[in-house]
Amino acid sequence: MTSTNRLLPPGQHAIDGFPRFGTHLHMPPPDVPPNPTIELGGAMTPTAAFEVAGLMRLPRRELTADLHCVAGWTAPDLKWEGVMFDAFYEHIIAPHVTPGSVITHLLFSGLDGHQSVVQFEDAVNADVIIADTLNGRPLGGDHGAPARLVSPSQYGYMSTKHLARIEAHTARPTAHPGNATALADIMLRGPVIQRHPRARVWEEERHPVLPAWTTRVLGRALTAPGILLSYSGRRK
Ligand SMILES: Nc1nc2c(c(=O)[nH]1)N[C@H]1C(S)=C(S)[C@@H](COP(=O)(O)O)O[C@H]1N2
Ligand SMILES: [Mo]
Repeated sequence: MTSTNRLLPPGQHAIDGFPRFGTHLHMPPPDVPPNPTIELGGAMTPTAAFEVAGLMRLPRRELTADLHCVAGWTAPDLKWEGVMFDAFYEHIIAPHVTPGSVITHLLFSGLDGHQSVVQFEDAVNADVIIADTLNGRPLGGDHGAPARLVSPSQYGYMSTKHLARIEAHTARPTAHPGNATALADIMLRGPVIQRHPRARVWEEERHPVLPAWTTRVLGRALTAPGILLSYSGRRK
């Protein structure tokens, strides 16, 4: 286990290293187009596109944070760099929002089809970043190239990798159900287990209805070290 001695959110255990994880582990990371853009949509006029390279021209910050997967593992001390989401919202999204709309939710979509719906106040929390580097290097395919959301106070499924589109909404939108064949999908989207809409780690908001311990137990079973190792082994 890790040498870091710290207080973790309830039900989490620290792991060494940082596995690629998510609902599409059976697929290789998505290809990144030559000049990647993030489409902007929802309550915006007109629909716009933001070049990912433009992240270099906005105010940049570094953020060191742990990443907590709802399945129970925590990858400690990840060093991200990019643009804080509140600054991105102010500079890039807000100018396009239809006048008079009160934005309550943001819908983030990845190149692989993963989606997360984040309440406005959670998205503009002071620790939420759109990252394009990890530990001093450009983000690779495993962890979200060309850029990803990182919301460390929420379970990992909110931190959409390979950002391709961000929508601003005036009511909670329905996330696309996605591809339901991976193990993680059984856990996150199966008939019994669903995602909590806020997913705050310190409140242990793992599931909208079931008590947190049930998802803990199931999450641990599905992400036992052998399973994670076999996935990362296959990826190398
Ligand atoms: N595009 C995309 N983003 C995603 C996922 C995914 O499958 N696709 N998985 C989520 C889950 S469940 C977790 S725990 C984190 C894991 O981040 P990592 O793969 O960089 O470890 O990414 C999240 N973001
Ligand atoms: Mo996760």
